[in-house]
Amino acid sequence: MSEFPLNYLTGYGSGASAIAPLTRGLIAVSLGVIIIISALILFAIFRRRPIEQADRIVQANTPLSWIYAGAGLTVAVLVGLLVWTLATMAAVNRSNRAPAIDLEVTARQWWWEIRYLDKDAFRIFTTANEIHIPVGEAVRIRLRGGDVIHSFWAPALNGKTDMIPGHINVTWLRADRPGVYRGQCAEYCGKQHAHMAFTVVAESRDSFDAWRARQVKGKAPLASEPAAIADGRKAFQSHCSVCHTVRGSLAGGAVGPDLTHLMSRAAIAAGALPNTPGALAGWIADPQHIKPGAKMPRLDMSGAQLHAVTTYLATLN
Ligand code: HEC
Ligand SMILES: [Cu+2]
Repeated sequence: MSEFPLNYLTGYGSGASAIAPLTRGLIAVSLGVIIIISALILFAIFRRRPIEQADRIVQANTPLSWIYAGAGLTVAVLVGLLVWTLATMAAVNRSNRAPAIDLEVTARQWWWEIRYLDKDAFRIFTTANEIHIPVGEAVRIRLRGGDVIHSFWAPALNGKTDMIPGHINVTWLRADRPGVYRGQCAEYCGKQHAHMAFTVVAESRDSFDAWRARQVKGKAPLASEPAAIADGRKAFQSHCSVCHTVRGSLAGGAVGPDLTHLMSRAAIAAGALPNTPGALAGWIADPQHIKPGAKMPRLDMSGAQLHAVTTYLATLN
């Protein structure tokens, strides 16, 4: 689904462009250390001499120069890596640009609530699990923890930042090329931590603006609503609206994801399933089967009600 699945060896923007070379450098140094140490151990094993001779060597007070050289080299390499790491941290934290977009992302067990902030209150909207950004522009994200500690990580774009209840951390995203970048919660947060993914869709300014203009809109009441959709809307109203919002309808719950534009998203349940009619029906019929422990209960609905609800959801585009 994503073109850049959790790729942390190559950076495609913001902090990751600085972090990726450091990651590769640390891996190279670690491999070098393993190779040198292994070679020295093998050398020592195969150069074993008879005991009496070894005794004599110790007594002969071997020069300490090998030890000085080894310790000196190690210290030099470690200091070099420290300087490199500090420089990278400074580069990651430097945000000398005004943000083109301000977001607020709240992590919840086990999905992501995404709010697009705006000076104009009518342009603020909420969505879930799929972040859209214009390519090449700096996006500032206020990170909030909704229940327990989570961590926001889109490795091809930036390093991890913790999301702590009662405290706001800030991170930045900038994608240098268009694509779908995968993100993942990087702090163990309970049973479905592994099923807590998100995507960052980096697209041209024009398609981003078009996407945003659609998302801002609520669901306009249909002029003439077919009976099947009306049934579904009513079933949704009675079974789902305590937890879910569909802007422009009576449903205003805030426990689960905003479903106003559900059909615009490629995945559901924080990346656990693709957003296809079959997967969607399966999720609504038994979310606990797909994400055991998820905060959406299995609801007691007849087959006809389930069918009506999915018919209604299909209109949320
Ligand atoms: C008790 C609260 C609650 C009720 C009632 C509830 N849901 Fe949910 N729903 C949630 C939560 C929480 C999630 C997020 C689950 C996750 O991803 O871990 C969710 C996720 C979803 C998603 C996936 C959305 C996305 O973008 O990932 C859909 C679709 C959905 N619910 C539909 C429904 C429908 C339809 C009903 C009624 C038949 C319903 N829900 C009833 C809490 C609820
Ligand atoms: Cu989490």
